[in-house]
Amino acid sequence: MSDLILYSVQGATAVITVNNPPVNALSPGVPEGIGESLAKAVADDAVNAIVLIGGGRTFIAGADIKEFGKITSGQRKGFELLPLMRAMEDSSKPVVVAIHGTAFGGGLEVAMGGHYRVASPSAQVGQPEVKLGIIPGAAGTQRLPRLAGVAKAAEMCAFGEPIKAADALACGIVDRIIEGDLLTCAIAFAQEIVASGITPPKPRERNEKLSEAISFDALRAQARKTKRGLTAPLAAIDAVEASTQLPFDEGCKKEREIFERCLYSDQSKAMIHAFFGEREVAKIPFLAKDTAVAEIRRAAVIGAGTMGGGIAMNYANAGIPVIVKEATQEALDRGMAVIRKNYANSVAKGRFPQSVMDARMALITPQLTYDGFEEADIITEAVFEGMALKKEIFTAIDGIAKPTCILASNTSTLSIDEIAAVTARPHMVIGTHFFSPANVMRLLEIVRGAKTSHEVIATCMALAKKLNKVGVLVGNCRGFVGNRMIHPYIREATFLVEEGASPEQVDKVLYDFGLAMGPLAMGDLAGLDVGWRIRQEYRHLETPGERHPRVNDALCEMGRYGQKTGRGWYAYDENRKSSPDPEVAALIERTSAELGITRRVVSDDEILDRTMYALVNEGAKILEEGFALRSVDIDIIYLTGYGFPAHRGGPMFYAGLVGLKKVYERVCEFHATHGDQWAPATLLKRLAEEGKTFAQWDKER
Ligand code: 3H9
Repeated sequence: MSDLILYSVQGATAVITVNNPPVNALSPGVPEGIGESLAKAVADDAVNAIVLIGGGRTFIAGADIKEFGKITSGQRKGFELLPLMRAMEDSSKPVVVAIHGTAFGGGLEVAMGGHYRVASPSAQVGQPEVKLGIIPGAAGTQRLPRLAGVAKAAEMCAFGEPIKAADALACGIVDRIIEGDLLTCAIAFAQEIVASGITPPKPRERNEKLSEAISFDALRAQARKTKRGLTAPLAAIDAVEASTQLPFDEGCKKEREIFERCLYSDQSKAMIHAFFGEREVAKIPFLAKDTAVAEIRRAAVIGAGTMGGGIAMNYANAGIPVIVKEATQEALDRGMAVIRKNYANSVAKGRFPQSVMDARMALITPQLTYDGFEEADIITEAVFEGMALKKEIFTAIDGIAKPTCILASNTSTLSIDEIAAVTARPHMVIGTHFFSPANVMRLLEIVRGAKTSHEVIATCMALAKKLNKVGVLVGNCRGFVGNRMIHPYIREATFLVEEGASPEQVDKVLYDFGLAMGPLAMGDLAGLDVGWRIRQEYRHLETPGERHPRVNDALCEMGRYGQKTGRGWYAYDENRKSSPDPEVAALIERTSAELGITRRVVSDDEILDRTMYALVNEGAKILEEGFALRSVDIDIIYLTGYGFPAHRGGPMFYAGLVGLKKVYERVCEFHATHGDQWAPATLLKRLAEEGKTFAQWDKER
């Protein structure tokens, strides 16, 4: 037997321990090893009960997700777990599964093959497969309704959220919570069963909860609304419904068919790419493993506006005391009021109790001076986007901060090197670009300047994790990665409007594609004046004769800055509900005429291709210039910071699904029609010619 499974006999109980760190995934050899150990225990006359447990920090966290790609690419056959669970159920000796950490996906499915389950108080169980674009594929949709009831099972399989041990006990997934040592108590539990003489129940035969009344249609409606565009939640509901209509074995067959369909879907490939991508971005190839990471014990933030306030909340949420400095009492009071309101909303929604809010507020010190800045381990500047002001602030804090203090800027476009140059410590200067709202969005772009030290990079990557963010390291180019790419995306969206599309049409195409909102609605949310100011700052860099969007500037000239002024691309009512505005339609028509453009019917396909491929082409240029480490980094930036749908895998992965050859040809068409702004990236051209994807390029480097 391999080392993946350990077998021992304690008294009369056989103990089977899964030993596949870090999360005891069901990698090749694990199910086989459990099966062999089970057979050994059943055959051993000195054994009267069996305990299955996970070694290390968790029970089985699921199937080995790395294997799915091998199955869909034909490198290996699919795996079959059903015989293992059947053997567990059919064992003449009681099988008790002891759960700690997370019994997720295939892990919970294996656990449900046991006659009984006991769990540590902190354990969690769940069927999160839908988050990978698949459904449970080892009878989870058939056994879970039999243990937990149909409604609970349908909800768990459709939405993928885990439940805690106490909830699992209440609904019947778990039979006992163990407060003491899990293994000792699981063995004692198994011996209690033996002593009682009870015939252990087989979960697959426990049909009493299957008649529970539930509206599958209502659940489908909820899934369509809250999981827009995703196929797996609906597929999971179909499979759970089958448990109420078919005998167990037939239900398993149905589940298998649906599972296979999902596994081979583009959605699943994209979501698995996103799962591993989120973990991949934390790995910085050029950082040595022993790079020193400084502890951040105290922080300071300059600016209590939307960004500064949100950043301060992040520090407080992580238990780090933070000073917030503003220039005027009025701005400081306004900023603190917003922070308080945000926390109060969370308390009202039951996310955490008032005591947590009070503790977090107590960690935030509002002030007008630099007092206490000398003790900070990191100072984050989050003021207005203007180079002169940033330089003034960095000069000031360089004179106050201790030598080991990291000086971070939250700039979204300005050069970190130019900012660092005004200090005597450019190696300590870095960009930490939070996304609005900073207390909600998971992305943190960590911008490395030419002189930023490895220790500062490693510390900021670790800090991102501590702040519960996904930190992605990027290079110092204009707009860094996310905003550099958003620029041509918005440009094309605006051009399309000037050429004949309506703002509603453009936004609807991208919303239907799966984005949280279309590009123009996003502009209204972020504030159109932000881009307007940036365009003014960089006007001197524009190539003479090059076409630039006009309508967005014209909107700003009319004071239409977006939601904050109640008017932007759309008109907003007091509840921020948008509606088309005839004034905007007239402005667009007027602008098209002024530009000499004859308005035409623009197809939805053109809208999607021009906006998406603008992102992809710019992303490819960023890669060839080395401002992102890998294409997956770009994908994760878009998935966690720009509302890009997980089931598309990010812009670079999406391009791979379309086929880079097709994307390249379309980019060439746009180049011929619209000019040099569409010059194809060399990398895109090369990969298209070689028949490769960006994901393959990542692996080959
Ligand atoms: C399934 O079970 C289908 C079934 O129905 C059967 C069908 C036949 N496989 O997240 P972490 C790696 S589908 C392979 O940083 P944490 C992860 O990549 C599966 N690898 O730790 C990382 O590697 P690295 C259903 C996995 O403590 C390392 O482990 N299950 C898997 O923050 C540590 O991970 C799920 O969807 C896996 N299943 O969180 C659970 N899981 O160090 C997915 C993790 O090289 N996993 N890795 O970057 C999770 O939700 C979290 O990893 C978990 C631990 C909560 C378990």
